[in-house]
Amino acid sequence: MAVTETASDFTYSKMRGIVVFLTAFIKQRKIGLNDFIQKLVSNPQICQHPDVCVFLQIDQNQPDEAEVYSNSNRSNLGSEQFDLSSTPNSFFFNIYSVKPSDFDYLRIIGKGSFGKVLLAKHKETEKYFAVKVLQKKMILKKKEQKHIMAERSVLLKNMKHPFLVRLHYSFQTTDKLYFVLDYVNGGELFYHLQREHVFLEPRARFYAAEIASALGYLHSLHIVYRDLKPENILLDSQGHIVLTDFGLCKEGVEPNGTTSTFCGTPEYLAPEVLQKQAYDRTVDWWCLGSVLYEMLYGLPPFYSRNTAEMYNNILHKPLQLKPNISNSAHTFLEGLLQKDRVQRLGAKNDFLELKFHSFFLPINWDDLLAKKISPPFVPTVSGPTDLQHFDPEFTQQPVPTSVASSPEDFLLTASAREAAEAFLGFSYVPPVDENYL
Ligand code: ISQ
Repeated sequence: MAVTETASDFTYSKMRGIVVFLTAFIKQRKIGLNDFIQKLVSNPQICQHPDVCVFLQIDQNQPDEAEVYSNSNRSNLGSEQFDLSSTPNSFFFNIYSVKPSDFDYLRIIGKGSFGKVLLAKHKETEKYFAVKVLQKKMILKKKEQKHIMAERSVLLKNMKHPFLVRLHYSFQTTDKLYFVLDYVNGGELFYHLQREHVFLEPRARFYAAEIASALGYLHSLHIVYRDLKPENILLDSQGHIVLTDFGLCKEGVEPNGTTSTFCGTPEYLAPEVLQKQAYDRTVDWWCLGSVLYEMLYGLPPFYSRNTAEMYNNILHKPLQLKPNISNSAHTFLEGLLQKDRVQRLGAKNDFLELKFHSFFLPINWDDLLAKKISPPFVPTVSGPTDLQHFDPEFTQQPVPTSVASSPEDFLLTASAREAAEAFLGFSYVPPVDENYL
């Protein structure tokens, strides 16, 4: 049936187009305005100029920053969304009260191609955080700006889950981006696996259940984790799982010395990701299957020292499971490591299908979520500054002084200025009731 466009339809669709355009335009302007204000107020001299005070509606007789900081009437708006006309003055101070020099940077605890993860102590509250510091220039060089902004927006989706790392703040200087994250020091899950070669089934089940519950939660927010990697699965000091890193990756080096297109270890890549085909949330269930397989057998499924052969195995080799695991573990792995994502366990009802599989029969999911199940293993740590589970390759390196400061604007080259300006809207301070510092 042919459909003819009436005059009113035409006007309506045109109007919709204009509304969509204007909404996007206003959003962009808000982000720009936010960053402009950030720049203004981060410079104390400019901030005291009467015109600037009028613009920001700042009363020069305001209490100092420390007093405002503990003001319980603070606005609970995020830095991205505020209405100048209704925002209390203290709001502006709050945003800018988080800056690199608020922290003591104690040790490097991880490194990636764009920057570092540092153990840092907030000077005022003496709380410990993992601060991820990324170089803007490096990100732009690798054209990863979209991924980093995506990581930020993933972390910002008000995620609250016991087994996911939380973002407390993100802020920026002219040359760097900072993510202030939960700090955990029980070590990477695979650091412990390497020491013990394999885990018994109940222990593997406990970790798989905590990871599955975190992935199921992300899916409920329409987020696909996509590249679950061994180095992103940490243990906290009690022995619970913490999934980290929604973007930072270690450089993967191929046997021929070139840097891999994929970040970090490529073993867990689902066939559809390897083939650059369309993928959906079922890729996370493939990765979970790979993690569980490695916990039970000591090596990833389809493993070969030759990367090309391993890729070929992932795509074409049938899964072979040695018989030293239970029947339920067998069928669970077969379901998760199904090459065809449409046939994969979780393809229809996502996490629910895994939750009710016989492999997880011993798991009480309410208790798991409430952290009422005692972890099967408690890492030995003497306190927050015990770094024994981090790689000495990182922790023994000196902390660069540049993480606590930034070059002055007037010293920036044109390319550095471009890098500085490419991350408008990055900074984030949570609503007041979620403010942890
Ligand atoms: C939290 N604690 C320790 C290490 C980390 C690495 C990356 C992200 C968060 C972290």
